Amino acid sequence: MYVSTNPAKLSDVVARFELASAAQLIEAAERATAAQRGWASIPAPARGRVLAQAGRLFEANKEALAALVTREIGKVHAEALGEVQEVIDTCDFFLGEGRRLYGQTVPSEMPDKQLFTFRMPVGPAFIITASNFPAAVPSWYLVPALLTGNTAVWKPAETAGAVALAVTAIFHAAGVPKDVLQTVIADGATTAAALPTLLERGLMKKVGFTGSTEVGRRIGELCGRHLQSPCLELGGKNPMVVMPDADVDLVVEGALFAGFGTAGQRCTSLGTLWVHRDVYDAVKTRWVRAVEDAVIGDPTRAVLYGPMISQTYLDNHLRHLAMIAPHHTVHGSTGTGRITTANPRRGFVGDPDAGLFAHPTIVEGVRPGDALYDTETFGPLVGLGVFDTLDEAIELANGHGYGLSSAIYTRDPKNVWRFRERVSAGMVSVNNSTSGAEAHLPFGGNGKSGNGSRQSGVWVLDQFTRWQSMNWDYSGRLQRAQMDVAELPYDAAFRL
Ligand code: UN1
Repeated sequence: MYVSTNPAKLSDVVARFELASAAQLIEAAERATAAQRGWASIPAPARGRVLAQAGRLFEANKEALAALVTREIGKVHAEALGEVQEVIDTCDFFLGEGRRLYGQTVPSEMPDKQLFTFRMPVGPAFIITASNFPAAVPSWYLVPALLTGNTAVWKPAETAGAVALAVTAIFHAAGVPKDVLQTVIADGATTAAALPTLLERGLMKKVGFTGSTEVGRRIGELCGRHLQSPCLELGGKNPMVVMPDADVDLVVEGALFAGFGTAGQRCTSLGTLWVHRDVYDAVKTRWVRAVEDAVIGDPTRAVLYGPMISQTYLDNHLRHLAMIAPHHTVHGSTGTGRITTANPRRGFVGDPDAGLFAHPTIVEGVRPGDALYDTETFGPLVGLGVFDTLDEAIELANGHGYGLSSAIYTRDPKNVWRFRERVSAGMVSVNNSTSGAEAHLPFGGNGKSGNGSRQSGVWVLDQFTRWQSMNWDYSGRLQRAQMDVAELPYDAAFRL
């Protein structure tokens, strides 16, 4: 029996549920396989209508679902509402795709012959998601997967199991058949034990995974052996580069939200703030003050961030704090690590001992070679470093090998274009936070951040469909491509 507790108030039990066994995961995959053909044969516009209905139900249940997100994983109320909105936006986008899902007609090189392309569903999809975006990120997979005619088995993080069950109930109420979307809550070890069988037996034909680079690598290896290319959405060490001409107010606001919003528990959270030497002192002083003054605590109140998602996330944060080296200087709070009455945070809202709260920590003096330079910290710990030229800043921004999100603050278009062209990240913000991507632009990373797959918008269609090409010859004879092709005469020696 798994007990899901409120990380802001550990005595509050949100839900209890049995975790599934590997055999149960495999049974769910068998049911998904059996349902695959029937779901794919429903016309795409009709599947689009189901997602339209889902969007409406998410809208009608926005407050209730957001409240559950806050209660189960501690996301602050405003962000939890935003999270549900992201699900609605995704449904809105894909309901219309049901009436498009275009293929092409292509001219043939021969007469009386036509060429066509069709998008085919890849087959049952196995979706494995993390707890930090327990509704929005799953919807990025599930909505397009279902729309394009795939059945899905969803393995959410057990830490966010109650949210996963609520999200699933909404999809089912909207008309998604039970075997078409099955949610199976299992732990990581059980999932890892089931995955080889799911792939070997061809039960799951597409794996979508959002989580750590380390687990993503293992999933990628396994899928590769079965000639599958998974959709991998992995870690980030997202840089924010501040040029001397930047608007400092905007930088401070952006770095506060990017670094410490969601307690730094987004894959798009700010990793290191890199500041040009000319404005370094000004930016540092103001950002440190803003972080010191930020209100932290009860996520149902007006705070910058609430608790860590679970004890595991807090433990990881404490491990990352141990990476602070003697040449670093720490700023941002009245302590580091867990906030308690014995290790208090100035201005804390609520009872710190009741939950898993952590002090915000700025680590000044981060440089290549430091563990903190290339470790994704996934908590309220943000690096601060200095640079002298844009070229150096770009090297610092790329040098750790992650490539998810990035940002530059400047007023000079030359800096913007140079940065955009040379930063290795899949996403670039200009005068804006590294986090908070909109739900209809390609989302994804390069290098250690993923295998190049992209979610969201029309781009994700390539994850859940495969192109089938068809040629139809109605000439009544065998016309051989490249050979039986008419060529019109031309005068090769012609000159003016
Ligand atoms: C994640 O943390 O896995 O861009 C996704 C953002 C959100 C999604 C984050 N829209 O910050």
